[in-house]
Amino acid sequence: MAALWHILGAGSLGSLWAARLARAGVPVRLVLRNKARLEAYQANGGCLTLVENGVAQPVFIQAQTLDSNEPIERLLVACKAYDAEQAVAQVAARLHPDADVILLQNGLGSQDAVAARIPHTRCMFASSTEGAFRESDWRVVFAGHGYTWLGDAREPTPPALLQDLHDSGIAHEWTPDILTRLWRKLALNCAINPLTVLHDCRNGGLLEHHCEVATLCVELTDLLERCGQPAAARDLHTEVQRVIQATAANYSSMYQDVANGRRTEISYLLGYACAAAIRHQCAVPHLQQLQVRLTGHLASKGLRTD
Ligand code: NAD
Ligand code: KPL
Repeated sequence: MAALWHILGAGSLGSLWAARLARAGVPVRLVLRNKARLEAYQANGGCLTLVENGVAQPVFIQAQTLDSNEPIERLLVACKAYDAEQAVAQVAARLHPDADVILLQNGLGSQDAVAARIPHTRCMFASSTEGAFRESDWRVVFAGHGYTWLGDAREPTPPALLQDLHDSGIAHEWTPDILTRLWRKLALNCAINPLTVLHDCRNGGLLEHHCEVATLCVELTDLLERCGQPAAARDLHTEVQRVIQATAANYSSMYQDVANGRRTEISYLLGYACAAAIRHQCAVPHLQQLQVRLTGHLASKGLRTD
């Protein structure tokens, strides 16, 4: 009998994972915030719709609330970074002693906070380049094929659950260097996303601000090295330029959050980088100035700055 997956956070990525696992025959439960969300899901027929390559497919998945008493063996945490710790705390008592937890959050900081809440449970970190968005409630569009790297900095043995990802066609790779991946992505996000918000432009618009981007990359490279992440620092500026070119027509995720009046994950990206710089006594004046400008901009829009 295959082990059951619980998906905490039935948003864009959580729904994308849940739908692919369920349609491959893996047993899945959605863990919803409260009775009202569960009723709304049931009123929708108890199914998610996955839109892939323009084709919409309904996928029937059982759901429950946080306070169900069903034990959890495999947990995918697919909340935003700022919600992950509290969400996991709400299901901590349900975790089986040998449970595996995957943390799918962007940035850094939330993973350690979650792991500290459940010190006896194996927590794996993930970094994904897949893209998904919710077209409406319970309907998710698989917008960008990519890859998900998973790893456990404390225990390099791959977990058995990878077989379910393989069977579900979830493109993934187990890596012993997940922290390198997460730091590298954080650095890319710090060099690109805030500037797209402040200059009100697509990623390609940063080609007109290449000096500003280059200056940030010098500081980020120094910071990564000081934080013991030399592999994440290697050729960072070249990679940032490559990503800007390759995604020139796109709006960054932070740009989209701000444009839609949503809270950003700033504390887990630029905020995390600036805090790490203080801890390591690493001078990053332009990153700090960027944080001041960005928080000022968010405040002026009535958005949270944490
Ligand atoms: P989302 O906002 O679409 O989904 C998060 C879901 O978590 C929401 O449905 C929310 O209601 C739910 N949630 C929050 N707290 C909860 C709680 N206590 N109990 C139950 N549910 C709760 O977010 P997303 O876009 O799927 O992003 C999730 C993470 O993945 C983020 O860190 C994001 O940066 C990262 N990521 C997203 C994408 C993408 O394309 N969407 C790509 C790469 C990385
Ligand atoms: O990950 C990104 C994002 O928009 O969050 C990219 C495309 C790398 C830009 O930083």
